[in-house]
Amino acid sequence: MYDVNKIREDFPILTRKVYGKPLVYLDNGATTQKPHCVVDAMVDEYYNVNANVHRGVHFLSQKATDLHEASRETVRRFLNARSTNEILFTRGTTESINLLAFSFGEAFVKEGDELVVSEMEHHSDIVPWQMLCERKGAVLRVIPMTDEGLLRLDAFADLLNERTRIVCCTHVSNVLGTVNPVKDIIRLAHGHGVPVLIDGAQSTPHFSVDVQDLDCDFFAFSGHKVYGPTGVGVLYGKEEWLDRLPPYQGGGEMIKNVSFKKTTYNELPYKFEAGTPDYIATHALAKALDYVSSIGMANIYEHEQDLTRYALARMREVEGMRIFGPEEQHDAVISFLVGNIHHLDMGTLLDRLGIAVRTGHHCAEPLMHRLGIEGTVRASFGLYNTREEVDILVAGIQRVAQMFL
Ligand code: 7TS
Repeated sequence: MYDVNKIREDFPILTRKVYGKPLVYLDNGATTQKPHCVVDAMVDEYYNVNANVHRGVHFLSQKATDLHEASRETVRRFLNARSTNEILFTRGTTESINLLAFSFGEAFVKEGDELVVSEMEHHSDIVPWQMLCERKGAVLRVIPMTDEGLLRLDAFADLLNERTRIVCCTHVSNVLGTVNPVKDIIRLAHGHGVPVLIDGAQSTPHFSVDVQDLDCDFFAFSGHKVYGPTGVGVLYGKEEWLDRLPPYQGGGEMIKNVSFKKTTYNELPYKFEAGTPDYIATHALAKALDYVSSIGMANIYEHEQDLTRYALARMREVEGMRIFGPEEQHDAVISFLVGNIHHLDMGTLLDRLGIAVRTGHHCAEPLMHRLGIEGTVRASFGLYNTREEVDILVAGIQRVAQMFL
């Protein structure tokens, strides 16, 4: 049985108060809170193991290297990748996508080529591709969505042609909660020989991902959104693609031999990991992935779906409530507006009640343009949220709404 109260005991921050009120943390889409085991792993490694990885013959360096490489294996298992050569450590989703946009762009994109993103992407899956387009004279194409917030696969199929080089799409929208049909998108793109990057920043915390089953070519996620530390993330890439891409950054670790005449590059995955990695964070990320896996991603999904369904129903009781995103295929993210109340006013007043939500454009300005709004209020759930917290949120929204009557 899913014992949410027991799970909450693993997260010390959840017992704190803000403005004298119990914290109701509903900003998990931005970042998640950390369980004991993650923070303990960091403290323990700094106190007892700390040494630079991959370069020492001494005991501590070998220990730290073992932990770092074991973490790569944990990530491989979490994503069900074929090999640890396919798991690159980065600083997060943003760096993963910048790495890919640079390296892929250098190898495969030239003037007049086309890149495809969706209308509901986070800025970090738009801007690196726009920068690539500027560098190379390529063209960015956009998969449109319906008013409900579902990607239009018919329009997507029409976008694909012999100039298309890559398709980049978020697994779950950080604003609408839409779970995109990425398997269909990948199948259609592969029909044209086009590789696909999936932005998994908002899917990895909520349900299990199998990159082999998806058959995506690249997959990015951030540690801090899946109960791990900040400063670490992952880019998965199929080995046959990564082998053909040039390095992103130069420096230590990514080389085989350096001379002033010619430098040769290291093997996968090190070719893409210049400099000292955040080995404390990779180890703690592995602890976070072990933690969610021990609860079970399927159980987390079921719990959060229950919460989302409950929240959607309860929030609709509020007069003037407008909820964005589809009815079905809706993950644990709810964006809303009430009447004419500005999102910032709603967020600020909810905060005074101890309720942490996010407001604004959520780094998805093109999506805001499509919806014809400036921003929304967003409640996003994690594995430790409860129905009682949803009730507190709804009561809070009602209280704010009354102030504006
Ligand atoms: N992609 C998606 C879909 C995201 O939601 C985010 C962060 C990113 C990429 C970037 O991740 P980072 O860890 O590299 O910053 N999204 C949000 C959010 O919705 N609120 O704060 C950050």
